[in-house]
Amino acid sequence: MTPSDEDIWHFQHSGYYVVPQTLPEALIARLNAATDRELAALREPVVWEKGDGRDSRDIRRLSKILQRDPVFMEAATQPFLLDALEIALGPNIDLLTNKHNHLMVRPPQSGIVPWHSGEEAYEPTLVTALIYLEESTIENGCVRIVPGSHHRPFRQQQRYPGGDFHTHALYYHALPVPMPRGGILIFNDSCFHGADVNRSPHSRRSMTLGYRAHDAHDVSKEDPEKVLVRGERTYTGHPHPFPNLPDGPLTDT
Ligand SMILES: O=C(O)CCC(=O)C(=O)O
Repeated sequence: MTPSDEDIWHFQHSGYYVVPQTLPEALIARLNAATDRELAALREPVVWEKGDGRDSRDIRRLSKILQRDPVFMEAATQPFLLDALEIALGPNIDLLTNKHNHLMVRPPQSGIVPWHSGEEAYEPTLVTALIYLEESTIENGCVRIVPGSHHRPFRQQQRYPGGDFHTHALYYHALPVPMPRGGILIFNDSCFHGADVNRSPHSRRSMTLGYRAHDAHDVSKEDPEKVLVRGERTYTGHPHPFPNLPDGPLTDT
């Protein structure tokens, strides 16, 4: 479903958008099967939950998820996801392998994700996509987003310590965003967000991916950490020497 003008307005104003379509069930099953294999193998790099436990139930996050199994890239490049990303990033889209690129496993009792903004508000737009392999609810600690916080007109600490998660002002500014299994949430990565404790008896798995416009001036055209997933490698700077036309120089706009 192509995003409507209202969807675009909502994303630009609030900073997030719940994609209406969900992943096909067969793909969700393959994503979970690949995740089970990675967890059973205790394959690094991983981030552990707090504490000394070091078995598969203690894995909080599988890092470098795109390098682990092609099924994760298949999810990251679903056409309906890329259609939604065009809202914010235009037609030429890079998927980053050196930002996010992980799968939050969030086992039972998994601790909070402290309030943070992935990017500064003045930075070029980076869009985060959370792709849900399992349903995300208030009980299992769904992500909470502060709508509109990507518009803040002041510098603010980018990452807060976790200790006062439930008493921090951002807790009262944020909206919980429950998501269905197979759902995709995209948001401007400079929005403040965090996630609560998983108080359910099950894991709450989601992939976290970062996308940027390939057109941006600071993007290196052949950066091995970026995978062009839609469109083309455009150049929007001023070439030097500046080309002349037979009937005079181009206007320098
Ligand atoms: O869903 C979560 O637990 C947190 C997602 C998030 O903020 C991240 O992966 O950076």
